[in-house]
Amino acid sequence: MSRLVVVSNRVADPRRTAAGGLAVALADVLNSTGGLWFGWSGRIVEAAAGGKPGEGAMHTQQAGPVKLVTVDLCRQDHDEFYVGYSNGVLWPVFHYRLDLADFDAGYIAGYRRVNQLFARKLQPQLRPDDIIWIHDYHLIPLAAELRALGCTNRIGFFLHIPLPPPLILAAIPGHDWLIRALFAYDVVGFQSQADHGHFCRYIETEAHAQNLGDGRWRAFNRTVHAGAFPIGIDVEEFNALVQAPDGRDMYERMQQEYARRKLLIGVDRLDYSKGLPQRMRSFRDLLQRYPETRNSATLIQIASPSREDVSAYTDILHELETLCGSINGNYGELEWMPVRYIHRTVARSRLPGLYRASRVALVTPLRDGMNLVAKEFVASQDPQDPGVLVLSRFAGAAEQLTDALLVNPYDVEGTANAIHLALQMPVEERRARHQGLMANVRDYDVHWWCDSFLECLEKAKAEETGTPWLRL
Ligand code: ADQ
Repeated sequence: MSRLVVVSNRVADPRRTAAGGLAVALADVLNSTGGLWFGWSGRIVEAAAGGKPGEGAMHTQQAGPVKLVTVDLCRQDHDEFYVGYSNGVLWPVFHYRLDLADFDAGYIAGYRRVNQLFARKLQPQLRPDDIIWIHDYHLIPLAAELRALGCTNRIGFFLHIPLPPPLILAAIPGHDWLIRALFAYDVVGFQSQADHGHFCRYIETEAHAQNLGDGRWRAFNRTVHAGAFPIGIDVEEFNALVQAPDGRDMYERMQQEYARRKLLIGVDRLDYSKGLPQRMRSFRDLLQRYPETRNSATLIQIASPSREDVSAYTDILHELETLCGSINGNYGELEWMPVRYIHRTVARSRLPGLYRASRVALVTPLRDGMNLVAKEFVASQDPQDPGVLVLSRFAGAAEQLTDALLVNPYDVEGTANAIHLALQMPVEERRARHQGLMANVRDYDVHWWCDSFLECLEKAKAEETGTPWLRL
């Protein structure tokens, strides 16, 4: 197999499994092909220290057989590319939150500048038969910038977040430019059929793309293959973590502490897409309308700090703190607090034990590309006495995990009813549902995701060789 070159905003050492996520997913294939992983170093260079827009020092490090190459960003590039355009425009709009998008025209120049910088730094590192896999919304125009420098390698793109319907996408000034940039790729992958459907509708109606069948589309003088490749988890890794000392210790301590009560768990990044205030309101409604749950159910909500330099994030933090405080104030008793809210990241090694000790998981985002917490919870359960997954129909995972209790998180009362059902569910039904969920989580694990995407990219014929890329 050709060498794999992975590009993502952040780079992790694939030898450290504690890194989780993409690092675990890609470790096998990066290691076996002696791959290269390229991205931002995480370093911001102030102007006073010589940081200049469109420039950045490059660092190279060897992690076993894998080469890690990273680039620094100057303050202005970081603020415009990362905070401004990626997280201030693309993240909210792609999560259907036009009200939170900051369409400041200046940001797009920074977004483009950093993609050009990445292309300039990456291009000399490439070998002719490398396969390039670019990840996520920060780097949509990267393939187009590489093509403009003469790169003819096969390039794939995977979007980890949702793609909204055409009319929402069309609210972004320059949306046509963004989507046209996707045609510089050979394969474009989405998390769900819904997202893939939005892409097809957009390119048919707005770009008049020609449907060549078999997932292939022709527009802008190029052919692209588009499809849904729902990301999964490493089930073996989770099994091992459940049995490891940290996992067992966590499980036993939680079992002891909550022997008389049922534990509900929420694990999220503190982000407005995760529906945390709505979840708290549903839990409050549960306590109010089902008095038997008082003193018998405890919700542990772990919300890891995220992008605290963006004001929408501080707003959500305050709203959540106020809600948790008022629930505990109104319903708490000397020996029982309904909500334990923890504003920290929990070590990955402890999560499986916590999931396994919980009777119910609340995974109720307002919109989510996939949501891996839902799959991690399922994989951590004891099949003889499994917990119940309450899952938002707006998470990408809901397309696959149909044996969960699917809810509409905007419907406070309906979600509270589902939580009540979950708390009371007899063991036979819990087992049957878990069996269905587990089969899906196992069949469509992270290795399936990686293999099926790369297989599609390998197959993508070099139909475009010789066709000049029309500059953006
Ligand atoms: P995220 O929005 O970060 O990722 P998610 O899939 O829920 O969302 O979580 C990714 C990982 O972070 C999981 O392994 C989870 O265990 C961990 N995590 C989350 N909160 C944590 C916490 N408080 N403490 C410790 N660990 C925590 C984006 C998209 C998702 C998509 C993923 C992968 O937004 O929709 O599922 O990428 O493609």
